[in-house]
Amino acid sequence: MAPRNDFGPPVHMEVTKDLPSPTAQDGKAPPTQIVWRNVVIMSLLHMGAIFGLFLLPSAHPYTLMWVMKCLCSPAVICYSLSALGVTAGAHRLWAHRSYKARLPLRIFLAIINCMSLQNDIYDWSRDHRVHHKYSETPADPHNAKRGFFFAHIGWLLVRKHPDVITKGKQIDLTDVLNDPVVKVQRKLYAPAAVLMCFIIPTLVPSLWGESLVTAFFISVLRYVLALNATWLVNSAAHMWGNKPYDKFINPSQNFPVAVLAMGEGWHNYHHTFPYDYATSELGWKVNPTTVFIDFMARLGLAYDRKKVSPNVIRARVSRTGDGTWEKSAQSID
Ligand code: ST9
Ligand code: ZN
Ligand code: ZN
Repeated sequence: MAPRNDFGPPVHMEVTKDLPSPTAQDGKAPPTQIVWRNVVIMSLLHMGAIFGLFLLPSAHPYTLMWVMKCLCSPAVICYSLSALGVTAGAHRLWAHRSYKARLPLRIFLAIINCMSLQNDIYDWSRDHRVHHKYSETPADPHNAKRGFFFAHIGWLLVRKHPDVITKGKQIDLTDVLNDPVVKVQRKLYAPAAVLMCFIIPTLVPSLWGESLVTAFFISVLRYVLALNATWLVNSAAHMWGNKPYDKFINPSQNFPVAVLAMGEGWHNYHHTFPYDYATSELGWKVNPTTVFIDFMARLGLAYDRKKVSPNVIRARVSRTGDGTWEKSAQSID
């Protein structure tokens, strides 16, 4: 079935239609409270990733194919799977309800989502809905107005601004929590995430004789690279790039981020039309997540893919675009 563009009011409409809250209390921010435990964990992870980088030349080629996304390799296993768990799963399915998925696909997405270790689907979707509704205000968990570092990683190293929690509690998430797959994933999250993110990626390479130390640190490297690719959507894609659809918002079309984040860098389009399952109007161009969802639709596992009609896009481009629409569409060809 072809993607629909006649969608009725989507579940997340309440989340996406509003402009930033006028009640957000700018200027009254409490002092930033650093969470030292997170600073230590993130520092150790990044140091482990650098160590993993040094181990790359001595690693078995199969280990590289298993763990990393090698552009020249047909095997894109751990990086791509974990990324799809976030992009096709937590983001486009659960947070935005931009398409529907049958039970086997939802189970698969919940399992590979554990591999990304980015908080469980419920917490991830809640923060993301708050991000869209209150973008670039104190209630935005990774408010890019607080600078690149805060939007990228800093927000995970400090206590949340009280507005994030108060506004977040007003967001309807019953649709997410009513999904039994989300409930089970939330219950089992800690052990499942450690198993999927570190234990399995470390043990599998021993099948071809890889040392556990090398496999472990290359897994850490994979995790840290995927985290940074994700965070770039919040930092770089909220700062740099053109705005063919809406010049009045900060999210921008960012090609390098789209490459690293499986098609999630088309952020000006995404914030303008958050209910579009493809997060861009460029089809499969630099958007492996859309390719995956379309493939799942072919198998009958995904359906009701919501798509914005070209007429609506054109109207929006001429009303609020920055004038780069034609040029930016051509530059991707
Ligand atoms: C990670 C997530 O990296 C990355 C998400 C990025 C999103 C990107 C989106 C872009 C689009 C998609 C792109 C995908 C690209 C993928 C490409 C892949 C290659 N509303 O949290 P607490 C409540 S995670 C309502 O402790 P603190 C909460 O329920 C990395 N309520 O706040 C709780 O209530 P109760 C690994 C909320 O103390 C209470 O508040 N994970 C909300 O301020 C306290 O909650 C980590 O590093 C809300 N929004 O601590 C973990 N939020 O008491 C990091 C919270 O009743 N997290 N509440 O239960 C933490 O350690 C802490 O959350 C903290 C804040 C220190 C950051
Ligand atoms: Zn954003
Ligand atoms: Zn989104």
